[in-house]
Amino acid sequence: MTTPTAALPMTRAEILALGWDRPDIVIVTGDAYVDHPSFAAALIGRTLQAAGFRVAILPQPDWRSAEPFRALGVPRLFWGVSAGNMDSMINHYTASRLPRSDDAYTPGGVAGARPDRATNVYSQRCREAAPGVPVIAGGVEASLRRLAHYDYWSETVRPSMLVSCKADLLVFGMGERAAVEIARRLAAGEPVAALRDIRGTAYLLGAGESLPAFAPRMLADGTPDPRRLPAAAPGGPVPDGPDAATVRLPSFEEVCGMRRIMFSTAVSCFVAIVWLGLAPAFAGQKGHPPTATAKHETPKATPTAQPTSPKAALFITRIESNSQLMSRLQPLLPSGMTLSSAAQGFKNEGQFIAALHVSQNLKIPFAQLKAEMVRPDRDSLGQAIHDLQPSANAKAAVKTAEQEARADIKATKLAKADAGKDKDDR
Ligand code: B12
Repeated sequence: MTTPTAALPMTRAEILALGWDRPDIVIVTGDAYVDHPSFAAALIGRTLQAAGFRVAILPQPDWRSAEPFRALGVPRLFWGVSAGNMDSMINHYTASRLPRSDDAYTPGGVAGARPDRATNVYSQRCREAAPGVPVIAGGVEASLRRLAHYDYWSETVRPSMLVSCKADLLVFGMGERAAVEIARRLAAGEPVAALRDIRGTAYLLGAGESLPAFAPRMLADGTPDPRRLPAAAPGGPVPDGPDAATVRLPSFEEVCGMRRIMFSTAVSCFVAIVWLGLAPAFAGQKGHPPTATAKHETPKATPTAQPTSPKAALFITRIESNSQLMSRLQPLLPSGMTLSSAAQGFKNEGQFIAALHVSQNLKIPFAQLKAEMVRPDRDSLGQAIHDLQPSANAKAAVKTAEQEARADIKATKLAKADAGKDKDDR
């Protein structure tokens, strides 16, 4: 058993002072560590401590390299990763998509202490710092993005965050019980891939794996729990047998297909309508349907929004999960614009990255270039340059920008191969 400490350790010196060689679990969080039950790192950390585990907290690490993630030593059991008490995009941007000037969960209220889509970035850094140590994602950001979802910031339907963060398990909703069970079973020698029966967790099925059959959950009186039974299709047979408790949700591709409903509707009603449409499929889910925007905020109407294809949404996710490529592209983005909102509407990463370079090289505002290229009768990059800057040699500018885009993609692929990690990223 570990003895309760004044606060959970946050430095190597504090860990050594406790007589530990390394922690069992390191919780990485986008918030400052406030040892109070309204902050999840403290709550989950203290619960694990009470269950006998050695827990350290890594609050708001510098995510630009893996080095700060090595500071506390390699955790024996797992990394617990959370963006913090709120979604990192809501933490960073107002409903008008302007950067927030402060952050109530950072010392001094200073903004910018965590990355956009922090769960993705932290998870990748954890894997770099300690390959092979399981990564368990949790918190509001991971919980609400565990399914295919509409992302207000990029105006795209995005796949489950598990695709981009590549966590071994994602704990959704309240995490105390799941975290303790995960810790106990890993400590008992079970591989993380075997932990697939824990309530309140989600994971990605590997290629070739099939859906497990779930037994219906029975109530104390021997009847099946009605909250776990799927609604019968209108006029169809009532589900029976071991699969009766399995609720099959729409796939990412199916959710993308729903954009017909989504984009033909006033954007201000958008979120409610999508989730009402999905409601039957979510029968049995605990809590409220996720919303894409902050509870206390009103989304800005964006009537010109164009739907993004599943393929395009995947290329945005792919770039965001490649931190080396992200750091090459960030300086090319217009100030205050997120990568996903910049990339939305482009056909593929090559076209998008080349447009970023053209904007930089020819000093053409990116928004103007993009507007030419993503409208329904799409211009090619060359045509867009020709229209916006007739004096430029459009052909040469496209050639240079395409070479730069290829170099960005190649260099970051090589960097990843050199590090021997994330081979499955593409
Ligand atoms: C109290 C509260 C506040 C308080 C702050 C206190 C606090 N702790 O945050 C006040 C009033 C100040 C506040 C302000 C705001 N809030 Co508020 N707030 C809440 C509320 C009601 C409870 C938060 C809380 O205390 N949670 C307790 C902690 C322990 O819970 P938790 O973080 O979810 O952690 C659990 C699980 O997620 C999981 N877990 C978490 N991390 C990890 C990690 C691992 C490894 C694992 C395994 C599990 C795990 O286990 C934990 C324990 O069960 C929530 C709604 C809700 N019911 O959650 C909204 C909520 C967090 N707030 C929200 C918003 C939008 C805001 C504001 C931006 C509003 C505004 N426009 O100003 C501001 C932001 C303040 C800022 N940063 O500048 C949204 C965030 C939406 C989102 N998707 O992120 C929420 C979710 C409400 C909503 N449904 O819209 N808020």
